[in-house]
Amino acid sequence: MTNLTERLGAQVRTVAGRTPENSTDYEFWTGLSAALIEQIADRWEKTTQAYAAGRQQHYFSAEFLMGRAMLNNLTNLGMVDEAKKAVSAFGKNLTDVLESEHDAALGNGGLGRLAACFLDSCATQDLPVTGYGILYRYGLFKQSFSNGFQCEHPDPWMEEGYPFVIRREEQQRIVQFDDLTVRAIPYDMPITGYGTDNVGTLRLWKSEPMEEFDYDAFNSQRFTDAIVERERVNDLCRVLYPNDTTYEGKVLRVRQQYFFVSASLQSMVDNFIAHHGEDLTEFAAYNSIQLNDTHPVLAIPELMRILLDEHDLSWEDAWNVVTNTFAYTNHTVLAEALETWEYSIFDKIFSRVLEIIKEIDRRFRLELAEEGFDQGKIDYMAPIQSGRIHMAWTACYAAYSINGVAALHTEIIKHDTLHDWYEIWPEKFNNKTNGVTPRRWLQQCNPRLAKLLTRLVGSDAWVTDLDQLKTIESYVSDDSVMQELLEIKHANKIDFAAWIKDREGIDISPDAIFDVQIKRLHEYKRQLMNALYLLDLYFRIKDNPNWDLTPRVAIFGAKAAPGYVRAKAIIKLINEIARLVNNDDEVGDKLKVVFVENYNVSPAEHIIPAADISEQISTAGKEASGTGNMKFMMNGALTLGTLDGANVEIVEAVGHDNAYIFGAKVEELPALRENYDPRYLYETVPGLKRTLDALTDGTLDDGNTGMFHDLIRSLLESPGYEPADLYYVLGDFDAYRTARDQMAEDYRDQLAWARMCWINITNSGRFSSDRTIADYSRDVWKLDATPIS
Ligand code: 7GP
Repeated sequence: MTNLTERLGAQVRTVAGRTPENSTDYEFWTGLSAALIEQIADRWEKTTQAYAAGRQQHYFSAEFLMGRAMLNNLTNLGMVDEAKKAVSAFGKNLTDVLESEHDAALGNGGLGRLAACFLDSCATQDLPVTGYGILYRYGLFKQSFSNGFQCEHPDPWMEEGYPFVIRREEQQRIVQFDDLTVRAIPYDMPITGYGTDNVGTLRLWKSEPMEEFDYDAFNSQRFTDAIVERERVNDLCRVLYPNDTTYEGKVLRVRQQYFFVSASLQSMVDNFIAHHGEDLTEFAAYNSIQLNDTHPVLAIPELMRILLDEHDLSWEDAWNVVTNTFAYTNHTVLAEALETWEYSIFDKIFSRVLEIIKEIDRRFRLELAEEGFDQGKIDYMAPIQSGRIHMAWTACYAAYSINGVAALHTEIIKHDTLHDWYEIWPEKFNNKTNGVTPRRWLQQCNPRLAKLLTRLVGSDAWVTDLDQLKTIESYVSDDSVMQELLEIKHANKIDFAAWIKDREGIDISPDAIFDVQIKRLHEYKRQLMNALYLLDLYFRIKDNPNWDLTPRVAIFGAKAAPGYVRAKAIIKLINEIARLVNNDDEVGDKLKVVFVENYNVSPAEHIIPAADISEQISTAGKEASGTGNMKFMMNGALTLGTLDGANVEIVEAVGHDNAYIFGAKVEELPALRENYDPRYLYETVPGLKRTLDALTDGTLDDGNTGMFHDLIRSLLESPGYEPADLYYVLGDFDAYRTARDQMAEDYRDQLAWARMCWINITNSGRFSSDRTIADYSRDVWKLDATPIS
């Protein structure tokens, strides 16, 4: 191949139709993407063929929160320096070109980003794994603030073209609904791995009308009918549902789910036949499917349908295949997230699938009755109950493996959420603690730290074997290395301050503590508790203007589901606190509050390397795992957190001396709740009354919406159906304040602080998604690495 500069010049001319010198950054991005695809095309094909012939794993997920692709691909292929040179040969700058890329935000939060990290680890480990999802035309909404209120805008992320997905016209499938027939066209995204020739695949399906246009309708003057039909099909993949716990637009949502699992299964079955013949009873020997929560659970009855109706298997044979094919991951214990669908929806759009679910339900009831279970229990556990279909229950019955995403979470699903299933089938249950890819979340987003780690380890082996960092833990007592670590953090903070200035127009000092909470806005994640701390801190500063406190910058990033009124109130509250604090000269640099608009994968890559404190403050028992906590740790931020989700394992890894843990534990909460009186705390915890009163006494302004009154009510009054302060915000407030104040004090001793950061970085090995994927691969998927060279 000719050199990259020449190829890039040609590609840019092709996409821009003018000389590179006069082309935009975005045209350069497009041209560079095309050059990259050219580079990997042959090995991608080779990998696909190698995987197709052996045992494969299929990751079904309604969400893949991929973020940007270019830097990741360049890094994996070892082409960053070459790309820099090629771009600068035309007077451009690679950073600007990279920044012009849109985020592929085809996910809401943790669950979708986990899927993306997993694909990266599978590719890096040469594992025959393919992801399957939906090519949403609009990803997660874009967020802006108007007078501090969240506004949502569409995100047409690929409208200008997106070279990293390739349309595979010839591999289309037909998906049949009772009232609609659509074509499913696969768009394949190459997934490069680090230091390997293998290139994996993410297959995203797009729905299209059977005929591009109904000419008969058109010709008979029914032009609008023709358009309406077309739009009904396009609607299917139009938008990602912007809610990570509950779902609206039910029929459309169910259609999306069925659409992508049906198309995916069809292509898997066809591949099986092409390689292994017509005897589908062997299907599970070559294929296993991981269900990323319940969104793809319709794959269970759909595979039954394909085996029964299209390949004439007996029920017993088909069920045997199905129960050896599916594994199910649970990602949350929040009751509102356990999907159930009205019977009538299924009846309307795929009655045959419903018939199969009814038969699964009948057999389930029979099986349990024969084993002597009482009727009450059977009714509760059955896939169909009072006119609704329980997706999680169906998954638990059919799957050969059921896992939670952190040790504590798996214990909770075993003994609480899914305990009836655990009692019957304990052997199905296992834990797979989440992880994050160290390529994107350390090597790429924090090049300064990556360089230091490479120098000390003696090679970049840590990039694919993060446990190697343990070997350099002992530099913790080397003051010059600790000094270097501090300088790296400081340089990252300067970069971040410039980024924030550019984006939000606010000045922050890199000498302040950067204290960060970035995640979806949810009451259980308790951004409200963080906000109350800041308000209380503000009053403490006002009380004592000469207070010599370590300057702080509190940084937030969060989207609220558009219909989640209280979450939106919390956003408005934080923005109000920012307005109050940032405009008070008496406060000055002592405290700044920054809410980063439109938080997404790319902003996270700027924020995390600059963070000092990682806020992981969910009510114990509510956060299944968390993955942001791991990214912060890897980048040398200290966890301020509750014993929840994977925080528990982070503390286990670094020791209590190197994390700040506070608040009620899961096992303590039931007893604490018995006599819980938030109003008493409001009256007695120093500072709490004036802080809460500030929400409604005119200090802060909710634009006459009554939102802030509602927040106060949610903390102090019970609406009847749930206790007051369900998430124990006031209960943990004082302990939180003490821990956070202590951190700020401890920050003054910079060397001691650096040592704690170092222990976190060098003990983050087990939170690499490479470890998680190795565990899935060995224990659940039974896969062999399949390197193509
Ligand atoms: C999230 C969990 O809230 C988070 O704790 C976990 O780290 C992440 O999954 C990955 O396992 N859940 C979701 O994002 C979600 O949408 C509803 O859950 C099904």
